[in-house]
Amino acid sequence: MKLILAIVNRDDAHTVSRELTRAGFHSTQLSSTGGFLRAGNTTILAGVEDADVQKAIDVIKEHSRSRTAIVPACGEFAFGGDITAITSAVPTEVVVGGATIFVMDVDRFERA
Ligand code: 2BA
Repeated sequence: MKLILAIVNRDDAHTVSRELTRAGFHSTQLSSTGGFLRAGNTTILAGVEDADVQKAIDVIKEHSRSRTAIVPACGEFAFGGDITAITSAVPTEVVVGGATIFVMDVDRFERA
């Protein structure tokens, strides 16, 4: 068995979970926050049989759209030894998602 951990945009989370359920997968949604944008996203956990991993990933990918976000460009500069963060007035565009997916081995799975 594998554990799929997928970080998806909050706006896609409901659809991704619904479609995983429709395809016969069990999943759990956790509210999460990206370390870079500090914006809310959703982490979906799904325990799946090895043979079904690709099928679950296909469902997640199909329903996760990529989006662009505008962030202030930030650089660090040294003045006389002190490091100072300076935020530029020129914003930078980053592409977020569709989904960031990790697949991990599961040593043991039990439902009590
Ligand atoms: P955030 O950390 O908020 O990152 C949002 C987007 O900002 C990223 O999209 C990427 O395009 C950009 N970005 C992130 N860190 C950056 C950096 N140090 N320099 C420049 N640009 C950067 P995605 O790569 O699609 O990631 C979407 C979300 O997935 C991330 O939100 C984070 O919550 C998660 N994630 C991505 N890679 C991860 C990893 N290696 N480990 C854990 N979580 C990850």
